[in-house]
Amino acid sequence: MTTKQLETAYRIACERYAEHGVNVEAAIKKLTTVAISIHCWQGDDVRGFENSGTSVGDGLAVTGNYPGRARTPDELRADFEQAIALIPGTHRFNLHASYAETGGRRVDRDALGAEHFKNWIAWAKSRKIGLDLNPTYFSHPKVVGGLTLTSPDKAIRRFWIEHGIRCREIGATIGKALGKTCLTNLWIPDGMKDTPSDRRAPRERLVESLDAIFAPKIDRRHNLDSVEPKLFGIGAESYTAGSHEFYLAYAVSRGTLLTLDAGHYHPTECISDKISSVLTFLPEIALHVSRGVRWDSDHVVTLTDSLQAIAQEIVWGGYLGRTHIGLDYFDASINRVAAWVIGTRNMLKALLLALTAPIARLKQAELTGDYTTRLALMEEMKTLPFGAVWDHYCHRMGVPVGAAWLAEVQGYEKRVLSLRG
Ligand code: RNT
Ligand code: ZN
Repeated sequence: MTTKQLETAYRIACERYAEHGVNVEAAIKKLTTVAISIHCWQGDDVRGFENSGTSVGDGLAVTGNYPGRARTPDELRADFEQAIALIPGTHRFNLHASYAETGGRRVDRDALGAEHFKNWIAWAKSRKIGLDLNPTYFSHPKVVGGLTLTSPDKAIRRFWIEHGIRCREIGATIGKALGKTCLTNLWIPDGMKDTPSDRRAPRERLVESLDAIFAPKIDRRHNLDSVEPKLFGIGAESYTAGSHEFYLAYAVSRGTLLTLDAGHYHPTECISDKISSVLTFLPEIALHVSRGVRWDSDHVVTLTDSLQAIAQEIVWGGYLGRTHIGLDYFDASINRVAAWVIGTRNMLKALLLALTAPIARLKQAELTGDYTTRLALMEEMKTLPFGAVWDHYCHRMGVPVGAAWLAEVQGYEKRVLSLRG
C-alpha cells in the first residue's frame, strides 16, 4: 500500500467515525500516551539468568521448544529492541528478579541489590523506556513444598520476606534513576494440591509476611507496590493462599495496588467487570493481560472479545491514568519476538478500538433508557473502518503497516535467532 492510499483510506475512515461523533485524531493522541509494560519473560521462557538449569515449575509451565530463546541479558535486550521497533509507541520492560546480572557470581535472592540491575537501568535509560519489577517466588530451592511467604518454617518465610524487601528497594532505585515510577508486583505460588485441613493459618502467615515486606517506607514516586491474586495453579488446584478476596482486602486495607491477571479466575469469569469495582475503592490497579485457553495457560494475547472488554472498561471508565497495563504470557512454541509483537499490537488495537467508540452517544442512550440505540450502535461500531485507522497510526509512528512486521521478524530469526543453536 502506498502512503497516498493509506492517507486516503484514513481520511475516509475519519469521516465515517465523525458521523458517530468520534474524533479519531483525539483518540490517537490519547493512545500515544499509553505505555504498555511488556513482560521480559516471553523472551526466554521464564528462565532468567541464575543458570539454575531448571525450567520454571512452582505453578508455572511453559510449553514448546521453538529455537532461538534468549540465553543472556544481551540477547534478551537485543530481541526486545527488535520487538519494540515493530510496535507503535513508547513502552516499558517488565523484569523479574531472576533476571538480575550478577556477573557469574552466585547471589541469592535475599541478597540482590540495585547493582545487579545496573545494566538494565543503563539500557532502559538509553532507550528512554521505563522498567517494572517482580520479585521471583518460583524456580528456587527455597520454594519448599510449593510454599514461600506462607511456609510454616520461619526461616523460609524470612528468606522470602527479605527477597520482597530487596525487590522494593531495587524498584525504587530503578524508578529514581529512570525518572519513571517502577511497579513492583508480587505474586507467590503458595497453595495446596489437595484439600487443606487449615486454610486459615497460611493466610494469617501471609498477611504477616506481606506486612513485613511492605513495612519499609519507600517513596511512591519511585516505586509502587502491587499484589497479584490467583485462583489456582498447577500443583495448587485445591487451595491458593493469595486468592482474589485475600489480596483485594489486603490492597484496600494496606493501600497497595492490586494486579488483575486475566488468567487467574474461573474460565468464564472476566477481569473486565472487576476493573470498575476495584477502582471504586483503590486509586490505581495493575493488569496482567493474558489469554487463558481452558485454564491459566498464558497464550499470546489476541484481539478477542474479552481483550476488547478490558480495553473498553479502562477507556470508557476514564481509568487510563489509573491502570498500569502489563502483559503476561509465555509461548515457547512460536517465534518469541513475534509473540511480543502480536500481543502488544493487539493490546494497542483493543485500546484504539475503545478510544474510537462512539462512547458519548452510547452513554447518552443508556442514561435515557434507550437500550435499543445502545445495542444498535455497539453493533455498528464493529464494522467501522478501524483497519484504516490502525494502519495509519502504525505508519505515522514509524512502524511497519499491516503484516509487514512479520518479514522483519523472519529476517531477524534468520540472521540472529537461528544461530543460537
Ligand atoms: C503466575 C502469575 C505471574 C507470573 C509471572 C511470571 O500465575 O501470573 O504474574 O506469570 O510473574
Ligand atoms: Zn500474572
